[in-house]
Parts: sequence; structure tokens; C-alpha cells
Amino acid sequence: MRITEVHVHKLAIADPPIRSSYGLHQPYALRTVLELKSDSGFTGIAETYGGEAPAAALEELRPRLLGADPFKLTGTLVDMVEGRGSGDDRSQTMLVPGENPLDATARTFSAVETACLDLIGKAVGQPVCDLIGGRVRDAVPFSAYPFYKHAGGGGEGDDAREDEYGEALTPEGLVRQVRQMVATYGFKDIKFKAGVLHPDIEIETVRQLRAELKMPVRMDPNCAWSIETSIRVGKALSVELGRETGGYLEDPTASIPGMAKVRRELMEAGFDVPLASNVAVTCFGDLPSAFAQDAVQIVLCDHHYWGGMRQVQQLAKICATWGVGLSMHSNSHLGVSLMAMAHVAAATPHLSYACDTHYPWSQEKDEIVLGGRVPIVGGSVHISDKPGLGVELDYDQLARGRERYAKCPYRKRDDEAEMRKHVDPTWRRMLPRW
Ligand code: GKR
Ligand code: MG
Repeated sequence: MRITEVHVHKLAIADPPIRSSYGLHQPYALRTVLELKSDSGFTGIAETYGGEAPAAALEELRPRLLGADPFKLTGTLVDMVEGRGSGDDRSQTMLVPGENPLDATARTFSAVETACLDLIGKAVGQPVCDLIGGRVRDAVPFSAYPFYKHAGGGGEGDDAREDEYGEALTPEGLVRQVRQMVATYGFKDIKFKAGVLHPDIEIETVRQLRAELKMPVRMDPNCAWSIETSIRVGKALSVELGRETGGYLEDPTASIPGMAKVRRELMEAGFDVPLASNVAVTCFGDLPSAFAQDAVQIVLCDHHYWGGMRQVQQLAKICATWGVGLSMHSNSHLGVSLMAMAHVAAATPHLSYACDTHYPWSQEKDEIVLGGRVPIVGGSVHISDKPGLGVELDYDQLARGRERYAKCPYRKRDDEAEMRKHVDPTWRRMLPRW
């Protein structure tokens, strides 16, 4: 089998004004879809970060993709994910995920790998999860992912969307938002995006979420807090975020030594609040010092920037060996990414918590998967026996996504600029904020 066509599609999808310590989401999230067609008539697809740079990186690879054998292709590109030593300053603390130059080639590789696996799966009639080792679960659990949110449904001008969830800038608003997500998707866990309001309001938000929804709650302020504040919040929420109740505290503060200090002080005070990370730990080179310092008890993987599905499986094995948990991080995405996340999670035995997904924040109108949105039922994505990722592209919808991209002014994610435009003209991302 040979790759005969390469298509790189730049898309924009409506995204509501949700907040994090990075700032405010723009009215459109950007995504890229890679399409590889083969001489045997099959098409493999992948979805990754959007804007100009990820698409340009894929375009640059075009000469190496055309004519390549998809079974062997990723072997020839392996230098894009291997051979990077530890010790560099590779933290993405100040950068939104997808903008870390140090994992740029790993992100490009991941898109190629995913599209090749989809292509191979479609050619041999097997689902991706069964190609990469075999599924250990048929249903992959995801969490409700509530955010503090301003009024608005995303999109702009005559493409402004209805506000499905409404404004949510109080603990009660967040409870309402999660109830709505749970009613629609059946989630059984909550991953709460914090680092936006004063920590005392966020403590109260977690308490109310736990008391009202009675399900495990995880909290992620994306490094907005000092070490002292992190310890204070960890102590205040030691039950709600504690190991026994299935919670964790994610990236409360920046850096591996900072996380290690928070963990040490909480443990010495008798509070077993596990710390998770997708900011302090973002690549294999980060693992030795994070594990040696016991800075992170759960690594949040993401095949999009860890270098693909098989790198995630290797990460899982390393984490299992070291007694460290594994779950999955997410960013704004559509159904192709959701299916790739679900397939790798289905074929990864060591998955300790329900995965994150932004999928409830995306809309039917933007979905590019033929047949519409991927169902999340009982909080899980079901893995069928359909070949590859189990989804095909809807080319009309893809064309609409491209048009939206051409029309909108956004070319890379910039939550700070959006924050200055709509909330506070002087806003800067300051770490720690509290
Ligand atoms: O969508 O604003 C967001 C999130 O903050 C996202 O960019 C993060 O990558 O989901 C995230 C996380 O840190 O877990
Ligand atoms: Mg996070």
C-alpha cells in the first residue's frame, strides 16, 4: 500500500467563552485535519492542533508522505519523537498546549501516526485499538469538564451560536453546568477547571460540586497558585480531592520542584491528595526528575503532543512500573480526536481515572464526522468493531469548517488577547496569581 494523496485541512469551530488561568477562549477554536489517501482506495484521518503552524509543519512533510508505505512510514519519521534528552527547560507552563516549540515535531508525528493507523485499520478491517495491542475495554470513561464561563455560545457575527450552557461564574453556576452535562452525557466524574476566581470561591465550588453531584471531583488551576496557596487549598479540600474519594489536584503550582514541595508538605501534614500534571510533565525527559521527587502521582497523557498513541502506551507502562497513575488531558476538539483518544485509552491497560474531554463544548454544527457527533453514553465512548478510528469525514462539513477558518481572523490560540478584549484590557497571565 502506498500513500498517493495528502490533504491538510485548516478548520475553525465555534468555542464558547470559557476561562482558565491562560485567559479566555476565543470565539473559534482552531483544528487541523490530516487526510492520507492510499493507492488501495482507503483514507486515513487524524485531527490535531490548529492554526497556521501545525498545518505548515504537516505540509513540510508532504514529500516524505507521498509514495510512502503507511506500515513503515512512522519508522522513518521516528527521529521526530526519539532522542530528546532530559534536563532541557521544556516546560509549557506559560504556553497554551499545542504551542510548546519543544514538542512541535512530536505533535506533527502524532497526526501522521494516527492517520496511518486509521488507514491501516481501514485497509485490514480492524479497529485501531486492536491494531495497537488489542482493546482491554470496550467503553472508555470520560469526565464532565466544567469551566467558569461568560455568557455566549461562541462563533461571531452571523455565525454567533446559541449559548447552550449560559453564564457560570459562581459555585452554583458550575453545579448547574455540570448537572446539564451529566444529564446529556451521563458522566460519572468531574474535572473542574480552576485558577480563574479567588481560591476561596474555587474551594467553595469544589465543595458544592462534590456535595450536589456526589461523584469524584478533580481540580485543575493550571499553575495559578503559589506553593503556599496550593498547600492551603489541598488541606481545605483533602476529602473532596483526596485519594479515597477518587479526586486529585492538577498542576496547582508551576514546576516539578514546586509540585514536589506541595506534595511533601501535604503528606507530612497527613493529607493524601494526589497531584496530577499535564503542565509540569509533558514529555519522557520530564519523568526521571518528577518521579525521583515524587512531584506527580498521576501523569495526564495526550497522544496529540506526547508523540502519538504508541508513545502513550509506552508512557503508561513506565507509569505503571513506577506506581504512578495515568489519565488523559484534552483541549478543544472534534469527533476525530475524540475517537483517537478513545482508541488509545481502550488499548491502554493502565488507565487510572476517567479521561478529560472538551467534547461537550463543541457543537453539532461544526462536527466533521459523517453521521454527526460521536455519542457519549453513560459518560463513556463505546468502541465498536468498525475499522480504523471507526469514523469517516463528512466532506460538506469539512468544507464549512475550512470556510469558517478562512473567514475568521484567528490564526493561533491566544487566550490572553481574548481576555484583554472582553474582560480586562490590562490582563496578563501572571504566575502565581494567588
Ligand atoms: O481549554 O482552557 C482550556 C484548558 O485550560 C486546556 O487548554 C488545558 O490544556 O485542559 C487543559 C488542562 O490543563 O488540563
Ligand atoms: Mg491540566
